[in-house]
Amino acid sequence: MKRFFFLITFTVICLFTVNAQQNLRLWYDHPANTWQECVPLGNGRLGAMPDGGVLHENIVLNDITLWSGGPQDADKEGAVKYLPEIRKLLFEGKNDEAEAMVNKAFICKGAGSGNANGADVPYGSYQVLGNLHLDYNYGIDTTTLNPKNYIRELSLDSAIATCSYHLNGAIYTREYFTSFAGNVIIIRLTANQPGKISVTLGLDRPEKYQPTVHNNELQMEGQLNNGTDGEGMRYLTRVKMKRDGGKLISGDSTLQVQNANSVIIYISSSTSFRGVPYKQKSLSLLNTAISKTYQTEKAAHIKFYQNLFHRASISLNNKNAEQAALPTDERLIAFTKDSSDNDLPVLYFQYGRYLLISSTRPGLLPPNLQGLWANTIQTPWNGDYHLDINIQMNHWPLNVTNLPMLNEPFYSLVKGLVKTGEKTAKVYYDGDGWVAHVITNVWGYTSPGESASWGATNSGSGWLCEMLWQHYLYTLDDEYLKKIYPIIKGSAAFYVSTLVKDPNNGWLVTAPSNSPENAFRLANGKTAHVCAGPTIDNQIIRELFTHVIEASKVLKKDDTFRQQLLDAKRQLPPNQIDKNGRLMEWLQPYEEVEPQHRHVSPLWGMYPGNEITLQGTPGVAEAAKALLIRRGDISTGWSLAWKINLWARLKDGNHAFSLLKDLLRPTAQKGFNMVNGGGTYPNLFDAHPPFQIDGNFGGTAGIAEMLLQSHEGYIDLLPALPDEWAGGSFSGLCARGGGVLNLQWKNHHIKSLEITATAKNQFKIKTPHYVTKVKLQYRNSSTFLQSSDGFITISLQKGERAKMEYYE
Ligand code: FUC
Repeated sequence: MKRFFFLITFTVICLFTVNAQQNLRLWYDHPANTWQECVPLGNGRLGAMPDGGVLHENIVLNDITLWSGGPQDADKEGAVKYLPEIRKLLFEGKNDEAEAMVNKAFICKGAGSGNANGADVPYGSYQVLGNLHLDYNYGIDTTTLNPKNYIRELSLDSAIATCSYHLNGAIYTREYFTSFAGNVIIIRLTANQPGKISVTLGLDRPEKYQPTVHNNELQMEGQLNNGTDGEGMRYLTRVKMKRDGGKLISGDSTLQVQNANSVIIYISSSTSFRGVPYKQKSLSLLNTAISKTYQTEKAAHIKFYQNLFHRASISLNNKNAEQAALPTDERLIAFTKDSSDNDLPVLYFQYGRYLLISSTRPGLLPPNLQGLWANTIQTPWNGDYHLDINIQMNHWPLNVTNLPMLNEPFYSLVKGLVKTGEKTAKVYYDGDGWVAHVITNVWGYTSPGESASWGATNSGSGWLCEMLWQHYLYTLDDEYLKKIYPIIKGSAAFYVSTLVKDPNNGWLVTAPSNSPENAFRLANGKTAHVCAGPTIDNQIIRELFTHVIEASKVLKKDDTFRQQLLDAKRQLPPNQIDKNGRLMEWLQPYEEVEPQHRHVSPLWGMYPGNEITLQGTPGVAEAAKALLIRRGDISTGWSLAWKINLWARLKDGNHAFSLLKDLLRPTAQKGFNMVNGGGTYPNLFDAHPPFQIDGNFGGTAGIAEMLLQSHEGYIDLLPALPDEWAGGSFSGLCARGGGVLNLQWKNHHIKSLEITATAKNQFKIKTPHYVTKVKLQYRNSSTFLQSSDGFITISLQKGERAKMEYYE
């Protein structure tokens, strides 16, 4: 009987696992017609997006380091001379005149980002690596080509894409992955009948490439423009094949295989970024991969990936099996009418984690505006790192969804800005420490942008440092704290040395700055962007000072500097509420030019910041809510995602879910017309539009924020659960303080919780009102806990685990 029970349980678990894995896939019943229909593959360095064409296939290739441009000095010498006059004009309310002066004397030197078209100026652009073309030959008249049972798929569980179809009596199958283990791209072409694989391979890109064939190896080489003498980054891409049967014909710039039983294609590529010996590197990676069996390489890839991916999962009950079974593009459309397909938010959540794992790897770069996927030479906004929301949002899911090891590239990028940022701080503000404004690239750019309307914001570096600190809060890793301390201290040193007293109110403010990227009306009827002490700056700087003060205490250093920060912090402007009861965006009650502006900057203090909470600051939270309502819901992709997180912080699960539905709105229905505002492409990429990956990451973080919050010194479980998600479970979501949580709930009520400590700590957990007692299993004993003041508290050693059952 026992055995029988075990068998049943085992079968149920297996079925559940298989089911969960089957659901974690994107799939389509036709080849991709547009790039935004192709599924993305990436190993944190190389990316590939195959379109799955039956006759002609195009695979867009990427390398996250492939940038035009180069290091430059864009600081405008002498800018600091104008600072007193700019500030005077601002304090006199002559913001339009101040803005004109900033445009003249206080922006960057040179072309800056080239108006977001920087491919051929020193700023540079992230660029597509190239296209691998595969022309298939089936030995039949192609005008009557009629493939059946076509399926194109991406498994999020294994990070492998496949494509298969029946044609002319044979079944063809392709398998693609960007190997995490081998650091090359691998494609296998097979058929269920011998001799059926005939294909011609070619490589190109829109410019700066030379294809050749040497020793049966197809190569593409080139050098990008650095915007000065043309001698920019170099790259080399190599394609080689392993064949079973058939024959290989090498052309001048193509490789052709005829009548093989199967073919494995290896694509190895490298750039000269950071002085890498790219020719040797691409060769050794290629040779190593080819020397292994396909199965060995594939198994190592899956193992590497799953070690990260399997660290967190969620499951939501009340599934809509019929809708969930639809091809992903049709499923998105169906969701707009019936949002009971709870597996779609689950898929979207895991897709964000998949994209994060796939677009960054320790030792390299963080995900850029498009992760690592780009299909043009001039990527929108240069595919760079924007510091006024975008790079930060890219990392919002990192800690809470249990991918802390992916923080390193972000940390390194920020660290890499310190040196150039110190010079920028001196040239513009005669300030201590370091500063970065609104944009940066892989070349360490820290100067203001080329236009005052957006480029004068100077709290970008403060926000980056806040992200570094948040990672510490999740891990409590003192070694990491020691590493980030000089960086965050340097940022605080910049602000404390450059804040200036606003004579209108006596507060210490940033000046000049912007509230990204909104404009306001002045009494003289003119509009301006440049201001002193926008709300977002005050909030960021307040939290930064608080955290540097805390860090200096943990590390027991810098008493004098700490005191300086404490003094300055007291003089920062508090959050202001206007006569309409709304949180103010600027210190003056300006009318916004665009009340529905996509940036919700003054709400920074509510999310990702923590100073505005319903419980801690109810009045300001109400005013924040009023502003959020005025901004409205519909906006660009990342703006929708930000608002999911904000409504989650306001503990309004239904509103957060409504925004999630907006975010999931199909923007191109099978290549049809685009609708206004952000949403989701058929391959589930976020549409700003155009494609911008931040919305994916912000959406994933938002779903996590609906299920778990930990920013008020305690763990709040299911803080913003929408009606649709009445039952479910999650595992591996993380709380600040080093808690990894597994939770189950039914009918909106928590049933059980498991917490594992990754750091020694005392965990304070909010107990819902419907719970009478909690049974705690821990250290081999079980006890009943009474909640005191609505909380239970439990102390755990590092690595210890406790289980709790909730009774009503
Ligand atoms: C900021 C935003 C834009 C866009 C760009 C990449 O400038 O205001 O909406 O996301 O970054």
